[in-house]
Amino acid sequence: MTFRTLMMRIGSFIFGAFLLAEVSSANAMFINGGFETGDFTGWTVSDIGGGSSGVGVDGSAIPGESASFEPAFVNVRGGTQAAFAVVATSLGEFLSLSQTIDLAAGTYNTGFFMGNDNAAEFGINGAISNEHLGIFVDGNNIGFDVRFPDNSFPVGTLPTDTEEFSSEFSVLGGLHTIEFRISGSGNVRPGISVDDAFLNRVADNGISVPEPSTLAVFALGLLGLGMARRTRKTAW
Ligand SMILES: [Ca+2]
Ligand SMILES: [Ca+2]
Repeated sequence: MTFRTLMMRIGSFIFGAFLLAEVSSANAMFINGGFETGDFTGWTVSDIGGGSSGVGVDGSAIPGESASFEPAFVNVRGGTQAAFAVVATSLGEFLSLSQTIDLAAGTYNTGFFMGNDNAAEFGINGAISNEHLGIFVDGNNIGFDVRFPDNSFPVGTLPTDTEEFSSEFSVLGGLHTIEFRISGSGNVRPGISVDDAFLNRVADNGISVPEPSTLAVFALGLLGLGMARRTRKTAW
């Protein structure tokens, strides 16, 4: 291989690795965000203040729920499985789901979908506790954008009968913990379905912090140059 060929190969390798780094950083993902493993694999789970939680298939009864405490069935938004929680805001109960992920610097959009498979309104109007239902990043409540009209939770058995809770946050590169706190309302303990947790990088904020993978590629490139020089010396 000539020195020129070697340099071209190193160059294209660096260029390709740059593209790879850009793609991977733009697709930060939760492990098992859709609960399709049938359990909480990837998640750190805590039933705070009581309550209970698990993962079930669409339409399956939520254990411990009775018909009077609605909703009593798992409503799946994507795939065949969804998580459920049996919690009541007024009792201080909530389900905590979190993952710690190595994020590139930038702004992210994250959230989850809540569902109700029972033909009765699951109102959370006026009963939302910011400590018990929300999105937390590194322990800080970043609020959420609830996209349903009139602040009343929709009903129905379809995947579309779920509502998105989401919010944006900006971080420097490194390990960050994203936590979803999930709860209901009132004095009863409604079962809530949770599915399709998501995490998307939406902007890099112009923060030009080299990513570890990029630095590693540069190091490899320099190593390649050094080897090329040495090869030339040996050959000549
Ligand atoms: Ca699912
Ligand atoms: Ca359903």
